Amino acid sequence: MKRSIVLACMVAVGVITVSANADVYTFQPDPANLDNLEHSKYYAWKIDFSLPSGETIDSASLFFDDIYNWNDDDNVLYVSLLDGNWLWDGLSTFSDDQGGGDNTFDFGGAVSLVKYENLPGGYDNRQDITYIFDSSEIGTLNTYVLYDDNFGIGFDPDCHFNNDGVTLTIATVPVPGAVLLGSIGVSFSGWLLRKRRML
Ligand SMILES: [Ca+2]
Ligand SMILES: [Ca+2]
Ligand SMILES: [Ca+2]
Ligand SMILES: [Ca+2]
Repeated sequence: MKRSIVLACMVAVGVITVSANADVYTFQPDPANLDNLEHSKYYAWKIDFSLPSGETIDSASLFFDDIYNWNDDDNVLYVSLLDGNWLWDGLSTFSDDQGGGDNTFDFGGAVSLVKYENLPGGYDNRQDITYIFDSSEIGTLNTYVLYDDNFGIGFDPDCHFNNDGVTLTIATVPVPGAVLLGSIGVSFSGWLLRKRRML
């Protein structure tokens, strides 16, 4: 009975350690505003990232600072997650003549993150937008990073979006199973030590 209480305490401590141990990384493309996301272009942004040993990506978000369409026309902004394995380093730009739907699907492993439709036009209507990756997208991101230490974000503006910069934020935490096993291991060896002393 006592042993199970000790074990439960150790596990609880392990879980608290997970949230306290999150490491946060931020990335910006160069230029940070992707040349104001020109409508006749689409973009691939490759990010090199090595997961620290025993850690996993727990959350990710993409922030657009003061973004607005250049006029009041209908518009769409596609954003996707890319594998990254054969992308050029940094930011690459391609032409789509403002057509073709989401051209970021030309790149390997593209997974649609979000499609913004009809963002308001004009500087007075600028806004800060944060896209938060869902759990499935976090899983894909971990897979892409684990494979070869890189991934990418694709942007296809099918209009022209002025903005003050894009920032990607990633948080990593110790792999939950590893922490739990570690806690159980510490707890078990403590119990073994106590038992030996008693013998
Ligand atoms: Ca802002
Ligand atoms: Ca397009
Ligand atoms: Ca990759
Ligand atoms: Ca485009």
